[in-house]
Amino acid sequence: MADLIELTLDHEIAIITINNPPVNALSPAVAQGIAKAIEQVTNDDSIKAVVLIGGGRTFIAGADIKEFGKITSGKTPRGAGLPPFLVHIENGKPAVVAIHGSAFGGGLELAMAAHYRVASPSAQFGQPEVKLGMIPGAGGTQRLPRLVGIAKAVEMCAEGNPIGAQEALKIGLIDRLVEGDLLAGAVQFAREIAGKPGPKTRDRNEKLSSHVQNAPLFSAAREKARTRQRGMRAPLAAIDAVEAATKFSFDEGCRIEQKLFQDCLFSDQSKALIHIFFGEREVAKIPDVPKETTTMPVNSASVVGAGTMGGGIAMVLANAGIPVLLKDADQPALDRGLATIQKNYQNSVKRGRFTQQFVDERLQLIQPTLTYDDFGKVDIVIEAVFEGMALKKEVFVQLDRACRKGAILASNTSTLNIDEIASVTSRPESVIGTHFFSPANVMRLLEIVRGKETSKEVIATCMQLSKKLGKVGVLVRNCRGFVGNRMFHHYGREAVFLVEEGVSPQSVDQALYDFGMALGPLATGDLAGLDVGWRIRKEYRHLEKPGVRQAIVGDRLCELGRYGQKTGAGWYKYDETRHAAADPETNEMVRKWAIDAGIPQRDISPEEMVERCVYALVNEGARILDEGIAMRAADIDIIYVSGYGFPAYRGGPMWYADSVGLKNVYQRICEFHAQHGELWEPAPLLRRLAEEGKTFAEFTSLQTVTV
Ligand code: 3H9
Repeated sequence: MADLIELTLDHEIAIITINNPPVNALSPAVAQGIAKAIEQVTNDDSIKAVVLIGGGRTFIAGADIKEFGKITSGKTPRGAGLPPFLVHIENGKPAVVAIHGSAFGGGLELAMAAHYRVASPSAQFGQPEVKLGMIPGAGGTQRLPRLVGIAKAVEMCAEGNPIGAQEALKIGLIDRLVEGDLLAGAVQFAREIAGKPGPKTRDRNEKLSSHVQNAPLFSAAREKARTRQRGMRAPLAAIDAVEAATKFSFDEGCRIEQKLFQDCLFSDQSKALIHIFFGEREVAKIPDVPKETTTMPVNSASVVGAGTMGGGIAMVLANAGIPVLLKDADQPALDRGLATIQKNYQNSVKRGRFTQQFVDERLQLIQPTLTYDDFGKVDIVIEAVFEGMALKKEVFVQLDRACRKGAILASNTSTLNIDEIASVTSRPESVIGTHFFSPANVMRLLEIVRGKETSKEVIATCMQLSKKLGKVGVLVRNCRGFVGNRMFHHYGREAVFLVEEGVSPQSVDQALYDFGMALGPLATGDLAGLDVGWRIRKEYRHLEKPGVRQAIVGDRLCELGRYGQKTGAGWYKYDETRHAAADPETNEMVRKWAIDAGIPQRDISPEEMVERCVYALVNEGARILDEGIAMRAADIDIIYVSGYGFPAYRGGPMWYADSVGLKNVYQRICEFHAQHGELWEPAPLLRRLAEEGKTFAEFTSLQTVTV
């Protein structure tokens, strides 16, 4: 294995190579290694310039994110960090940084502290720290505006999105593009500048302009951050830090940046976002389905059902370049489905998301059909018909007949028993749940449900497919509603109970929106269609326990044909652009139903509304974890953040409960239990962890997962 840091010579040019796979994270050891190599370069008079380059697939993807947890938990003492080390590079011999892959976070900060930057055409540059709830902490907010100007620096630091090499060259972030051999190009560049004093970014003030001139730009950026990154603190801190570059000297600006960086680093938001970063990667790791598990090629697909979900899934497959047969039972249904797909694609062109050419190519990949005739040729079928066991079974009998052996038979069911569906086929090992979220072409989550007999190859293939489709695949076990909807049932139930107890739907939604949810629970119901839950409730009515409170007003709305957005009325009323407005008539009607049913009416605070809804998620999440339906608390968190609009900066429901303290959550749930009865019985795992002073994050159900 190569040394972490290698120092080699090409005549008068020193080459420092960083070898810290997989992404050359700038760990303390890497920084120390580079500092040592720079010192050697400084002490060797024969060396006239230095090239810094990343070994492997990338330059430096940032500071080592694992280190932050050690610092905030007190395991590692807070040192001076990277800034002094970067000053060392800045004050040293002319340094050229050669970039391929990603120069992110601390990686870009290091590159900007050097005197010159050259890059491969495919390289990416960014300050993504805000996505981890922090800001650049090694001079990035002070050096970036000096190279690219205030507007671009604010955008990059506050939004965290990367830019490509062409743009980086255009705006002055890099000095040259190198086609072909990057190292050779960088050494050539280094020869051209060798021996001459290199420009220091800290001295380049010409792009800063005055604070007064920049004032409108900063206020517009703050306004944008408040709406687009609602509830997040880091984007505003990043803007403050860049603004400091226009008001103070470089060194004073760095001091301000450092203070803001430390505040963000120690914030709950940053801890939550780091949890989400690692959680998104953790979900791909399945103990009994190791990386080496054989996968099957997925080069063609069929979707059964051209409704909202089926059409969306067909688009997702087509967007990934996979040809799709889209089947429905009759021509009008198929025509409606195709028209919706076309409309959705046209909207994407209008919004600039796709080009017309891309859309034309995708539409070519979607072939409508009314029969199963060509299903024998495809690698995977995804069934997306109405949610009803009898219908699903009928479809799977047909699929078993029509599809070749080895093809994957997937169901997009959101609640139904995947083993029961598999039981009507001769190949339950090929049957799996692939639960997409609406709108399927937008939402990132793919809940993958393994049945008792689903083969490991089928699981591994679906996990791999989720990546290809641009989704976060999370594997769960079979139960009613799986992880996401099983928990959501409790969340939605409490939202409706609150309405029945006298709170308007708008107040419930506002409280949860202010907590950070993308949409309130009742508005979410209207969006998904209230009839979906109604149909499920009817399917499972025989399981309801007598004497246990059931929500009444949701069903009543459905009985009146008020299914939500699609019928123009639900909890809200909608105009033709689907704009929601409070409906006093509905509110009054619902209130009357509740009073007639004898439900006591009272004032309820927004805090209690949030606790009722969010702790209902947590309590059921604890059961799910205990039963091994989800492998890890982080899996549940990723499901909620990527599929249900839970604010990432709160880390998902289980992480949020940990941050409130399980003892506090447990106590509150006990109070709700005493007040509202059986539905609030505390989950045994929650009680146990609360009593032991532990967290969900510490708990792992891996040992209890039967493989
Ligand atoms: C920062 O720099 C602060 C500074 O201002 C300094 C302040 C003083 N650290 O994503 P992948 C791991 S903050 C540690 O699957 P890809 C990742 O967990 C940092 N580990 O690959 C995974 O591990 P595993 C700012 C990291 O090709 C493996 O590498 N930088 C780091 O799909 C492969 O990752 C960022 O926020 C890291 N920095 O994507 C960049 N990065 O295999 C974060 C990755 O065990 N990183 N790992 O699961 C990324 O955006 C993507 O990883 C990247 C590669 C695009 C680079």
